Amino acid sequence: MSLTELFDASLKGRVSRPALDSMDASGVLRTLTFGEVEARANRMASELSARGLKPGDRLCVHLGNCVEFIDVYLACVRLGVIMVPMNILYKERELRHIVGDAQPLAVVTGGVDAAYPTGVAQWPVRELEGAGAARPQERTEASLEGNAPALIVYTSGTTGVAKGAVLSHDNLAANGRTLASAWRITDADRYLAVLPLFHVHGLGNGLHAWLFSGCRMRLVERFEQKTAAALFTEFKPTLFFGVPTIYVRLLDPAVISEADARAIGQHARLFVSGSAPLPAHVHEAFRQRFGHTILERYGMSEALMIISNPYDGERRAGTVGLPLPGVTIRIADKHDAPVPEGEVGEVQMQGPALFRGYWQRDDATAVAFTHDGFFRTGDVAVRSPDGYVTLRGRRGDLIISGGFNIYPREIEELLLEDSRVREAAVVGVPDPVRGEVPVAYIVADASLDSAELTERCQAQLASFKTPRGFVRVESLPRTALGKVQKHLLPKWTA
Ligand code: MLC
Repeated sequence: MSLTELFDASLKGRVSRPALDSMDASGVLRTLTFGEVEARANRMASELSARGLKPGDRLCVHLGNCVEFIDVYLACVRLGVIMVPMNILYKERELRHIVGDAQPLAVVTGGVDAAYPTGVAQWPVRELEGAGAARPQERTEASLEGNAPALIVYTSGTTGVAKGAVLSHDNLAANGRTLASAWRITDADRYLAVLPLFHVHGLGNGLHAWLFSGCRMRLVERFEQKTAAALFTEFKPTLFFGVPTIYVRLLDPAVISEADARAIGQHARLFVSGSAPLPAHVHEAFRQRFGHTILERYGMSEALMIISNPYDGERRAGTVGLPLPGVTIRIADKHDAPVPEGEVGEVQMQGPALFRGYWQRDDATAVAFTHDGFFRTGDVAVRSPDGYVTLRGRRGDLIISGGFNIYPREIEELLLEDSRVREAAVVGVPDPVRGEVPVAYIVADASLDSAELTERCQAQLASFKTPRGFVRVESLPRTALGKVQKHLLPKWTA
């Protein structure tokens, strides 16, 4: 079944209900009903179709959170066009790779500065809106099977080259329905959406939970500490999805006072955390201050949500909980055989939201799956006798900062492009707010200073990837085979 059919089913009877609150360009808060959301999607679909988009075509979208992002997504879903969301913080170097790989018909932009690879059309979203508004109110839609691709989400691998995880209508439908049911999301909820819509946490979970439940959503451009208190006290959300960095910020008394925290907790029903490990002390501090036990869950772009603490049962701090309904997991050794209970191994899984592969990368897809069809998450975990899963680390090199994934190899490659840098190794170091931040160890000419390297990274990479520090070393510790032993690098001190 296509997502359109599912969205239609949930829309029925809710056409005039408030659906979406957001700030317009002039800073005025406006509310759209589900009927208006639907009408906007229809107009956008008819405009995109008039511009030649057909089922299976890709459309890259480089927008921050805004209502137009939703219009474009719903229009793509309707037309069978595959949307390729791109992180708004990405710079030309990162965008060039995605556009080159996905081969979209065009990139939808906010209409500002970003430089895209030449040869691809840029469609400023305001032009699409303007042209769409002039179109007759009619519905354009393709007849689609559930296995039709809906999204390509780029996620880097240890190679440093981002691969596109292809998610189908069925994958997104399964994930949305599972979450709505597991987390008891209904149309009585008020969901505060602060997470970026270009990643699966905000899009696959947030947006779909909203559409499947028919609840009311307040969409903000991004989470900012200075506006957080006002946002929570005005909108009174019952439902909130965040990354650990956001929960750390909400606990700051300068961001939300104790009285406000108590009042926010009284209106709220559920706080969910994911995309990075939630420290147990944050879990406990939040419970004391807001009176809510955060529900931590675990997922990935390739598989959407995999494991979640229970809504009703014990939400155990430091664990990600139990497999979601329909998901099978095993904790496996390096031969893909289940480890004995209580031992550490890789999380491997199967489930209805699991993708079928990477965009035009059969080689990478083959490596990602075991011979019996389980997906190798690359995350290492242990399972308790009562089934709770605790993540113990990652097999790869991945750094997670503020919930954004960073692949050291990508930064190392950029640094090595400067001929004065002879060797480079990037590692994640602990950070109390962002979880981890990248730090670079380099073997380089004395003439090269860190400011120059920082500037180079800032110009070419998303802000969160710029190393917090550069440490000069005489040589990198390596194995006899030449592999860098990152764990032997000298300890970093800020
Ligand atoms: C940061 N910036 C953003 C932004 N986040 N701009 C637009 N949209 C966003 N979402 C910009 C800031 O404006 C600033 O720009 C620069 O980035 C650095 O900002 P910052 O203030 O240092 O950022 P900070 O406040 O620390 O942001 C923290 C954060 C953000 C937690 C709000 O990192 C964030 O939104 N993280 C969520 C990531 C996420 O959704 N991950 C899910 C991946 S899916 P300037 O110009 O002022 O420097 C996944 C699977 C799963 O992992 O299971 O969920």
